[in-house]
Amino acid sequence: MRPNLLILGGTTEATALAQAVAAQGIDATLSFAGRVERPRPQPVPVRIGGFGGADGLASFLTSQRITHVVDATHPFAAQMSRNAVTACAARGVPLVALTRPPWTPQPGDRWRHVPDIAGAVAALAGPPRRVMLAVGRMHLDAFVAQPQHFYLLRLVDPPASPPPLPHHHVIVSRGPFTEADDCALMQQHRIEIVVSKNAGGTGARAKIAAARGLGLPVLMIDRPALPARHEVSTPAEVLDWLAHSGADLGV
Ligand code: 3Y8
Ligand code: NAP
Repeated sequence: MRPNLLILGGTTEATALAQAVAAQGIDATLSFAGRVERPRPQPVPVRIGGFGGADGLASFLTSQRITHVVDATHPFAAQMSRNAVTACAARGVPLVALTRPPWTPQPGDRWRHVPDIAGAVAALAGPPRRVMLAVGRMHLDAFVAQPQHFYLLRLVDPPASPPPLPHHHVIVSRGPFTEADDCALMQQHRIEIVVSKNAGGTGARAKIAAARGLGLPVLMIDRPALPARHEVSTPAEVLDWLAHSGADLGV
C-alpha cells in the first residue's frame, strides 16, 4: 500500500528523516509538540501541538489514515514515546523508533551519573558554584531547591518571565552547538560544573566535549525508561523498515 507516514519529531534525526522521505516522494507529516516559538522548517507538512494523550493519537492515526509511525522524538520525550506504543498497538499501525545511542564516557570525562532531574538537583547540594544548566526551560523550577549557585541557562526561546533562580544568566540559542563555542562560553562565565541530559546524537554533544577539554565535572542525567519497541538509528534503516512492512515506495 502507498505509505502515509507520521514522524514524531523535534530532533536532528527527525529532520534528517523528513529530508530522506521527501526525497523519495513518500507522503509524511512531521509533528512537533509546540514547545518552541519557531521550530525548524521541514521539507514535509508539519502539524504542531499535542494529540490529546494516547487516545487522541489513536484517533489521529485513524482520521488521517496513517499507515506507519516513526517515533523520532528526543530520548527524554518519554510520555510521547509511551503514547506512540499504546496508540499504534491499539490501531495495529506499525511503529519504529528512530533513536540515537546514549553518550558513553571517554578518557578525560569526569561524569557523575544521576537518574533524573531530581537527582541532579540533589547532587548540587553544597557551597555555591558556577553551574552551566543546559537542560532547557521545562525543568528550571526544580533547581530553585539549590538557589546558592550561579546558573548559566541556555534556552531555545527568551523566557516569558525571569527564571526563578536568584543568580543566573540566560543565553538564548537553539543549537546545534560547537565545542569551541561551548568552551569559550564556559570560560567566559567561569563555569565549574555542567548539568546535561544524556541526549546522545550530535546536536547537544558540544558541551560534553568542551567540559572534557576544560577538565570540568559533568552531572549526566540518565535517560528515562521507555517501553519496548523496534528501534533503528538511521533514516536509511527507517526506509528499509518501511519497504519490508509492505509499503509500496514506488522505487
Ligand atoms: C521543539 C524543534 C533540529 C533539531 C535540533 C537534538 C539537537 C538542537 C540539543 C544545550 C542542550 C535541550 C533542548 C536541545 C537540543 C537539538 C534539536 C536539541 C537541548 C528543538 C525543537 C524543539 C525543542 C524542544 C526543546 C525542549 C528542551 C530541549 C533545548 C526545532 C530546538 C535542552 C534538550 O523551551 C522549551 O520548552 C524547550 C523544550 C524540550 C528540553 C527542556 O526540557 O526544556 N528541546 N528543541 C520540539 C517540539 O515542539 O516538538 O525547533 O527543531 C529541537 C532540538 N533540540 O532539527 O535542528 O536533536 O537533540 N533541545 C537536551 O538534549 O538536553 C539543548 O543547550 O546544550
Ligand atoms: P513528552 O514529555 O514526552 O510529551 C509530553 C506531551 O507533549 C505528549 O504527551 C504530547 O501531548 C506532547 N508531545 C510531545 N512530543 C510531541 C510531538 N512530537 N508531537 C505532538 N505532540 C507531542 O515530550 P517533551 O519532553 O515535552 O518533548 C516535546 C518535544 O520536544 C518533542 O517533540 C521532543 O522530540 C522535543 N525535544 C525534547 C527534548 C527533551 O529534552 N525532552 C529535547 C529535544 C527535543 P499529548 O499527550 O496531548 O499528545
